[in-house]
Amino acid sequence: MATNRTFTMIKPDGVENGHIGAILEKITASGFRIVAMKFTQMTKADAEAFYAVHNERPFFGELVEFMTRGPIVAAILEKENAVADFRTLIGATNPADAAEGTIRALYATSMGENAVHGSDSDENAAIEGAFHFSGREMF
Ligand code: RTP
Ligand code: MG
Repeated sequence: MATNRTFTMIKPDGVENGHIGAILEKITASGFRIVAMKFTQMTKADAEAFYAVHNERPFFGELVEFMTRGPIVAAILEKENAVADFRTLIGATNPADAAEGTIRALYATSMGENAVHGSDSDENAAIEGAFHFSGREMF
């Protein structure tokens, strides 16, 4: 299987609740190599652009409010089958449905405040990584 990349964020709730270290430990212990990483905060314009695919959804305003209320950890990760394997590692969007031991089962508090983001395709991983990082910040 090909080595490829995915993009993740530890969302504001994960940071506020003190889970940065535990989440990064789980990610690296699962075989993901960190290609890029930063501690940053999204502006309203950033979050609206990043989640533009959801802009017609009823939860869009709440999502933008949530994603901008505090800092996030953004990272690009590399592994064989990175996108699919990372989605497995984080678990279902709603923590009530997330498999035992997944990051969302352990650290998410609700459907909206679910601790981590994971890209849903190779194409979106590239777009989302480039949204947060320049070429000089990728290793
Ligand atoms: P993500 O993009 O953040 O990795 O999450 P996902 O693929 O599992 O879920 P997606 O459908 O892409 O939704 C993006 C984020 O919007 C929030 N959400 N809230 N209140 C709600 O019904 C609702 N539904 C989605 C979550 O923060 C979700 O991760
Ligand atoms: Mg998504």
